[in-house]
Amino acid sequence: MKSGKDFDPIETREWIESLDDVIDDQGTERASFLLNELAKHLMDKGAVPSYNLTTPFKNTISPENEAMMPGDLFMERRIRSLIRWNALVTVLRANKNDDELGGHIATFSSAAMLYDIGFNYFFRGQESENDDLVYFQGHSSPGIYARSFLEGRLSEEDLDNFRREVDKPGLSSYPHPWLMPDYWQFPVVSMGLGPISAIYQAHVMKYLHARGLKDLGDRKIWGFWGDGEMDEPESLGAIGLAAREKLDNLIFVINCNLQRLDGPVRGNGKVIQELERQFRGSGWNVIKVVWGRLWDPIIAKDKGGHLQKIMDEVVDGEMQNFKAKGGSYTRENFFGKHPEALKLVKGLSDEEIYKLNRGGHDPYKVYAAYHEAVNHKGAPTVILALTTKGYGVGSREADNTTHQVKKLSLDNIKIFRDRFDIPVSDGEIEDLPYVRPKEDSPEIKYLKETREKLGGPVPKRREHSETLKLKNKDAFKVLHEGSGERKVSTTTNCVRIMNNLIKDENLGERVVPIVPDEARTFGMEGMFKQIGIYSSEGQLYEPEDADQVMWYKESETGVMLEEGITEAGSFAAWTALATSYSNHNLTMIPFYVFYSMFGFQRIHDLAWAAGDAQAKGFLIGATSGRTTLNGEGLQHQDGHSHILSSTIPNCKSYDPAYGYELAVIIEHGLREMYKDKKNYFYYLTVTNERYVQPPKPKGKDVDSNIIKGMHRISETKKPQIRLLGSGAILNESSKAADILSRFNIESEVWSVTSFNMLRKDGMEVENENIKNPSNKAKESFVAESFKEHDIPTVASTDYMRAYSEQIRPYINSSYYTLGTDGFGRSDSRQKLREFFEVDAKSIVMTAAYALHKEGQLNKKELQKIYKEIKVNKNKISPWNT
Ligand SMILES: Cc1ncc(C[n+]2csc(CCOP(=O)(O)OP(=O)(O)O)c2C)c(N)n1
Ligand SMILES: [Mg+2]
Repeated sequence: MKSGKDFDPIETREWIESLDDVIDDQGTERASFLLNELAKHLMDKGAVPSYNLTTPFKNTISPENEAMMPGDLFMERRIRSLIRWNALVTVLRANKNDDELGGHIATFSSAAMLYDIGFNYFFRGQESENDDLVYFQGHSSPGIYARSFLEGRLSEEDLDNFRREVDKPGLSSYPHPWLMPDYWQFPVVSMGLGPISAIYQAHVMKYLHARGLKDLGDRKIWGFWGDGEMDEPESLGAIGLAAREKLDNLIFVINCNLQRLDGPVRGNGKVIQELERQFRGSGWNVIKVVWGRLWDPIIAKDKGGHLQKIMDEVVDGEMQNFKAKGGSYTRENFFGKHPEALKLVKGLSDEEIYKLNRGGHDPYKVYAAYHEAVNHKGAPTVILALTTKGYGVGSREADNTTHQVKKLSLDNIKIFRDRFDIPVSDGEIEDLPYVRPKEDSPEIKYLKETREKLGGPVPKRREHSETLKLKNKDAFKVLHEGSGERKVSTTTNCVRIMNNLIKDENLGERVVPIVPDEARTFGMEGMFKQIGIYSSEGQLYEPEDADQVMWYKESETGVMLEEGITEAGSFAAWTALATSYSNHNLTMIPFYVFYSMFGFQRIHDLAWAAGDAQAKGFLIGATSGRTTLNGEGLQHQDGHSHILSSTIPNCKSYDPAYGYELAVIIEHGLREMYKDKKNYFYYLTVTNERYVQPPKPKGKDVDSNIIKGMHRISETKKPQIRLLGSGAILNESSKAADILSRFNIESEVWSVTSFNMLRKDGMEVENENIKNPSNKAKESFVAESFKEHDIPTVASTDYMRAYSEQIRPYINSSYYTLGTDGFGRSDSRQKLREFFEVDAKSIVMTAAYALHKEGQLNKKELQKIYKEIKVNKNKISPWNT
């Protein structure tokens, strides 16, 4: 039989009637069970049932199963209309003059109902025991501000400062906690980051609960996203995890207005159906909210299924026309596809056809969906709500350019006013007045009481956090002492620090190591057994290595987050923990350890958002350094993560060479972030090269200099050349100093822990000097440190020259930088360092040249050195090969 062709409709009818009997007698669950059994049986007979993850294009919840919305429909409509109006005029006023501040009208217009039902019945504020976390779609911010205005949280002046943030703290364009720290919690406007972040937020919430650190209660995470946004790989990339981890604390609401910025999301298809398949296939509870209640009686009459067939077949591009081109067009081109369907709307005027509402604009339908979502157990829920982009803005509704609308014609503004019954007269309308009923009006009272019942305003960000202090003062001491004769890598040192911190009585339980399937690479496998790997299922099998000391222990109360091969996911988990101090009032200390090459380069946008969210914690870029990670080749060898990290204003990054430096930096970071409550996060690179770790030098400024960015590790009375080195390359600088001494050239060697920090200091000082020319000029830390000896300086790092170039303006003597510009490649460390010219001999060559340029070595002396160290004049620059 050809699939889909029904050659015996009578028999089909009998089967359906039998199923109906089962549903009537025993319910839908039994019916579904029987169908599954039949499907299994069919498979036993050798046929694969053509299961379809897509249901017909209609509401998942049938009218008789809808939970009733308990509130005052008319009152809520009045309030919602005022929110719509104030959102509209906020944007229009910002664009009234030539400032071109931008803003969006169409996104919120389509989403107003989706938010309103949440605000009126579901979103719980921070005064509630179980406060929810709500991720708002970035471009809908004007609507969220408009509600806060009605709630009395924002003033007219605040709304007038929408997108004006320089002179005073105005309202940011999109959700930006950095700029509105008591308001927005989640920066989401870079499409796709919100969905993945919300999933890991829900995952981390379950983790904190499982460890007994924070009771989950029935708290929910609500994520509002656009249908266009779902094309981002990050949006759907983690939905499998959400289902696998049974994140029933997570609800996605996808505003399916069928349009994105340029045009339709799936003009030739059906985005709701496509998303249904993807989410259901991953194991989510999917609720489609397609049609509003005005459709119910029409659909009920569609006994022959002709209308449903049209609904199932119509593509989104055409759906857009039905809103853009009105009722008569819809009658002809939609219902007109079948005479039986046309009959169903015979009694309706064109206007009534146009007003047949979409599910996402129907309060009853949206309420019913949310009600089911919050009560669903065992899986996350996604609500796919059909809406109209630019809902209510007259001729700009559902037009292809509606996303960009910032200004509207007077006619369109009047249409909007009339449609939503806004009390603004023709005489006033050109002034675009905000409208807020009096404080004692029924509207404001209703609005405020509703929010009070739900635990206060949303969104709201907690700024304070608990203080965490280290109990064991000796946690770092062991690294201050050095490794004696033993050769140890800074990665091993770092793991040791984490282990010691985990044991700390005060803050140990807050420390969370996170890895993307690389624990063994970094020598962290000892932690598997010691602290366990978090698994919501516990461990349902006996691990293969159960008889080993370091066996793979998974446990419900495991501490370590082993997220698998997902840098984006691991980073999102890190951010959730790094902002837990605010979102959960519980300060956590996450350490995310990863291949440094697959860090910022891979997930920079998430890291930027973490900066916006005021994350606090440690990022550990392990196996760093383009020549230090030797055998792995060019995709693995990182020579630029410090440049990338330096672009994030509140990220402090360090490339320490020695264990004691690492210890000093981590200890300082802990103090700064968790005791002094500064909102920074730290990026530290560690390497897998093993060498003798010296003890920390004596001296009162050593610690503070390490933090500022450099300290001197060897000196002579009359140095002629200054060698700066960082990370593992510091050893090459030290070796170069030895070689130079053979030529009777004395050097001093500095360990630069952070060129980024040195640049920040220099920039700050220079800026101050420029602005205050009459004051005595201040000196940068670099200039001050180097002024004792005016000698040439050669800096060598395992990063591109741009990294060490940053301090050139603050160095008064001649300055040469050596780095690893160009693609990496596999070979021994020595070979690679020769290739990139960051080995001791290249440093000697550069130092000798610098001295020659200063007139301290004549040509002959220079040639002699070159000859002895075998300089290859014909070598091609590494960035050219
Ligand atoms: C990563 C990223 N790429 C591009 C944009 C620019 N952008 C802003 S809104 C938008 C369209 C959004 O469409 P959709 O997700 O459907 O939301 P809607 O406004 O329709 O609700 C685009 C492309 C962005 N904000 N982030
Ligand atoms: Mg859209």
